[in-house]
Amino acid sequence: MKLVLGLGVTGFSIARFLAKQNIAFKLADSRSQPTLLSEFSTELPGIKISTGDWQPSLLDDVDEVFISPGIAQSESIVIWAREKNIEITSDIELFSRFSQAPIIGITGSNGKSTVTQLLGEMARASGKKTAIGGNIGKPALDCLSDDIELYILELSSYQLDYTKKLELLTGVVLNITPDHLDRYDSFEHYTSSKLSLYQYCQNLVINIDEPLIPAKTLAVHFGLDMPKTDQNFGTVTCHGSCYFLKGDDVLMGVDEMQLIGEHNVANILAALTLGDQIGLDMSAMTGCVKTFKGLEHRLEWISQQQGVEFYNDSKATNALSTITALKALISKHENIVLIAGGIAKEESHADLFELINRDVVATVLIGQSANEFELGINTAQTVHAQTMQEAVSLAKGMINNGVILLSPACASFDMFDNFEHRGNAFKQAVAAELFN
Ligand code: UMA
Ligand code: ADP
Repeated sequence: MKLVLGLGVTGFSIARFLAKQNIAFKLADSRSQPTLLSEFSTELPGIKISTGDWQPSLLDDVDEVFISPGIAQSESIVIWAREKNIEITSDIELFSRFSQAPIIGITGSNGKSTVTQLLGEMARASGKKTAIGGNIGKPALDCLSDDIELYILELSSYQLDYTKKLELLTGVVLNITPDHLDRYDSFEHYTSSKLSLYQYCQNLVINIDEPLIPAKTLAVHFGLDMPKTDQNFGTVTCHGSCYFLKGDDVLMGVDEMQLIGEHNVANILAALTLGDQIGLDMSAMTGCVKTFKGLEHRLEWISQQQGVEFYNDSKATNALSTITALKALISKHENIVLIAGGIAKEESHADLFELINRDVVATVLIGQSANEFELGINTAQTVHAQTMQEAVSLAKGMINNGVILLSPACASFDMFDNFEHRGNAFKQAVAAELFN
């Protein structure tokens, strides 16, 4: 008997898959009323579902546990299963056991979804039937299909932690900065979780600008500087213009990309390097870079109202991603009002506060971290808002031209269901301002 832990989208994908394979299983969730409970009962009638505090008896007759990534290794059910030597497996490992097509794995602290989506578009433009999934939102098992020729998976450290076997054609760790430190004893532990991706890769792509990622001789490298060999990717600035390069070959101008910011230059280099390594068509890839507008909620341009531009960067859930968004906009705009706050991660905010204090004209603070953030922020105006609508209204009253940026540097769960909900609330508030 298998035990599936977690009644979220991952648990659903595992349950559906096991049911299709006629493998006996039961389900459990430590919440008493998981949101998807009724969907599970309707779609999987006759399957035993236990909810509420984990009980040791859940493991009776169980030979393997399939676990959702949100369930921490410190949870008692995980500890009991390990004590009983019961195998604990991620949905990603289960997916890999059944996948018939090559898989590319993408992890890192920031940029995973952008690179996963862009590479997916490049592969499709090169004529490959491609599925993208994993941490980006669609569980890997929901992507399994006989006609798929290439899988591109965004992998979180949580998923990697419960994975012992995985076959990747190639993969990349984009960057490593502190994140999710509530789930790890130390930053070193989080780093090794991210780097574990490379042990599953037949071919490797390495970001040479990221000091925590060890350079490997058999890898193809990318970085913001001039590439040192023909296979590597980078950029060069010549007569004031910057170009993407493979070795000495100029691929396209950096100003031809739709995305903004140096971080996106790195993301594009990562996608080009992975795509080239698996033989995608270079002109199809550069064509995608020229049209790719990025994903919703990632430095997403919303609208312009009377000289003020609105950007939604709700996906920025840690300090570095907000620093990155600010840096991308500071070079182009003098007046920036930042809306930030929520549930702060266990990380240093010193660099973020320094940048805000130097380059942001006003700040609107929301959520649980508002008081803590206010201690570090001393922009000309720093105000608090209780709702997103109030935050946008206050921000709008602070400038006549420039940018209003939602980039919270925090998780959203104190005020919203998730980052999408928060970003949509921002967009609705911006639209409502138009009529005020
Ligand atoms: N649960 C328990 N006990 C616990 C924790 C959770 O029973 O101690 C239950 C919850 O009650 C809930 C279920 O587990 O019913 C939720 O499972 P989950 O948290 O693993 O979430 P899923 O809905 O399965 O979504 C997961 C990823 N979520 C997390 O890793 C937290 C999604 O990434 C991913 O898109 C999806 O699988 C498909 O692969 C989200 C995320 O926030 C976007 N990821 C983190 C990030 O990007 O920073 C890692
Ligand atoms: P992830 O899937 O890793 O969370 P996303 O592509 O969804 O990454 O981007 C999340 C946020 O991280 C964006 O709001 C953006 O500001 C920031 N970001 C994106 N790429 C990078 C990068 N390469 N380095 C640093 N920050 C980045």
